[in-house]
Amino acid sequence: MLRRRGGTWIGWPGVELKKGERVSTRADAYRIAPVPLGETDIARYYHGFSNRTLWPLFHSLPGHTQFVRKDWNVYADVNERFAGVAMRHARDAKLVWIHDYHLMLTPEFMRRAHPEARLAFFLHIPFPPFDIFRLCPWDKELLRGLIACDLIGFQIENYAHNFMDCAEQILGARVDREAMIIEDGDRVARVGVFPIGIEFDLFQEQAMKARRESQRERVVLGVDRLDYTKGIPERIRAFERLLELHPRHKGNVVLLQLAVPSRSQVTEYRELKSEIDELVGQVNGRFATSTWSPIRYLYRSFPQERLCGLYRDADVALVTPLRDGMNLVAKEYVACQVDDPGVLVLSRMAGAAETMREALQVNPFDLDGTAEAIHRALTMDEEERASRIAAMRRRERRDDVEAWVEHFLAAGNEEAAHLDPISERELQQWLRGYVKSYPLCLFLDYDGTLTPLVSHPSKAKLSKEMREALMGCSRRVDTDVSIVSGRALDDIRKIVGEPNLVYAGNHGLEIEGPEIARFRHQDLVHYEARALELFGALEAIANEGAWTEAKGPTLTFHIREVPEARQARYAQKARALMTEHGYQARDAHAAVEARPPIGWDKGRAVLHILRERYGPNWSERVRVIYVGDDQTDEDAFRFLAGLAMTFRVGSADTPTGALHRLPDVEAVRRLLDWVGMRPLTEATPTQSSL
Ligand code: GDG
Repeated sequence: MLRRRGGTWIGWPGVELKKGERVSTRADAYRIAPVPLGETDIARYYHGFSNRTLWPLFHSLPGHTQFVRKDWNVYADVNERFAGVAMRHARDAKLVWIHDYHLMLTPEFMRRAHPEARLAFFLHIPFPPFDIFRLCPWDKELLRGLIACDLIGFQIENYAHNFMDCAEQILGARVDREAMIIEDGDRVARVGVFPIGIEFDLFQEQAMKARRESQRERVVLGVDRLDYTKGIPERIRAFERLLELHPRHKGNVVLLQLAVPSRSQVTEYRELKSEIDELVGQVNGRFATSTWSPIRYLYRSFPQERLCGLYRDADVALVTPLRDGMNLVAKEYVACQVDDPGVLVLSRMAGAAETMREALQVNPFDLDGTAEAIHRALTMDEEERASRIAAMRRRERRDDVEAWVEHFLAAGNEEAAHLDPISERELQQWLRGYVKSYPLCLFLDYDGTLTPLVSHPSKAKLSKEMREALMGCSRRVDTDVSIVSGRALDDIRKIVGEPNLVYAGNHGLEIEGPEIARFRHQDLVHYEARALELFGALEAIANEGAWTEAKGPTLTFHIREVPEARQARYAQKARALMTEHGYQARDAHAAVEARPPIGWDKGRAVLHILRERYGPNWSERVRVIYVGDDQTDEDAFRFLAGLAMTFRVGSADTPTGALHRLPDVEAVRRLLDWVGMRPLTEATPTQSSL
């Protein structure tokens, strides 16, 4: 593809480089950017997380899967390095096409550093169903890694749907299955189905040229990397069963099994090799005569031209993986049927089965069924063989690998996808089951949640529509509204300006509202003098538009106006000063917050309000919704896990503990409208005990 179109190939050279050794990066029409890997990387990233965790899990074989945190850490680290090299070499690329399960986090690293990049991903292996995928302790991270792309491609529809199910159920993302679009906060990704093809003409040509080898018996051919997903032992047993059920094939048919050595550093692969050796010995021992052995087993690789000759001359191809993303061997066999047409026996667990319907499809776990299919293939008349092969050849010639590339790149270059704003029906689906007919208690952050983020806090005013939506909720007798903000209590009360709400200022250190005793955390007295000192110290470093907001016991150091390249330095200095003065530093949107380290945060504040207002059995009386956009809201999400419906608004650059994400302030308004307009509940929050 790159030879024809130009571009940059970014990849691990496939070998460990010795000190001072370099990879040749010269290629005719394209550039090469190597990502070198060390010994630990190869062990933990490649043989470890890629091939001991993702490979078996994604092939729905959890029994073979290991979850090792150190492997995961190295996987993330190597993915970040790939992103770094990609950004250095392909900063101006029109499209970066990322391949396969080894690089599922790379898009996320690239997106964070390069929000405008156009990223597309293709997964060559299956994507497993929700119930299997969620076994992975890093399920969220892997999904988020991919959703950083503009386009995520799969081999067949089934895998694409599995992926959308997981995004919806594990991340709480919005999914439009018809349009095949996923929205997770402010990220929107298109999902597509792109069944991979082969270089059809090349295989056909090689089959025509390949030398003929004399073969006395009829041949049933298997060609695989030696891998437990390929079902080689099951295939040998099915062949044995054929000889039991149909003895007429004894002496006349052989199973020629080629197994290419693969991943032999992984124990499972070594064990599989011994298992196959033993099995071949058993079956041959049982049936062989002085002139015939039923199984010819070759553990090595062959030049492609020779392979094409073997494909051409095989009467039957036995492609029976237990699970396979696509399987190219099935397609290559078909391309090589240039004279007497053979028969393809194909596992229904291979992606290829979705399109190659004319093959004899089998369940590889069903030995009798597979044996009968081989028998049928060996006894099929020429007319039927020719019809089946012709139909598959037509399709594979048309949908060859070049067509696949075209199709994928065209989709990758399409305009960015978007979903319609969240509808009442979707909100209903998310909330109805939870809210039922309970009274509701709403907790809302202010900046970035009820108003868009602006250059200066004083400019963050509620829009008319948002105020109406808010009042539509707070006017209801069955709904209480609390505003939970990092602003000082007086400031937040004044800027919202509605008397009947509960206000929690300073991340909940100060609380006030109807039917609730005014609260001020008892330890704050110790921080009054210190806050003044810290204020002085922060002001002393506040240049280039940086400034300090004094909020009584807490402070915020704002850096939104500082030139972007220097923001990190300012943040770092501010964090150091805060720590020095005995404060806890927390990153916020273009700001660093200084908070007294007294174990109090928005999560505890919310719990305090709930207990104060509704008593210790509050969860029997009200349902709780919390909406926030900030890192400090994560404390509330963590506290409320399992106790409330939580929403994180805005950028998906950081992970969240919230159940769902909302893209922007407008989506929050729609949510408030839904709450405001839902049917009235009979009880008020304080009376009810449902
Ligand atoms: C992954 C997915 C998906 C085999 N023996 C020899 C040899 N081969 C070649 C075959 C074929 C390739 O290896 C195997 O491809 P598969 O598709 O069967 O399987 P994976 O390697 O697991 O590939 C798979 C694929 O990605 C593409 O998206 O179809 O589902 O698992 O091309 O011809 N080639 C030579 N000598 C051999 O002895 N030259």
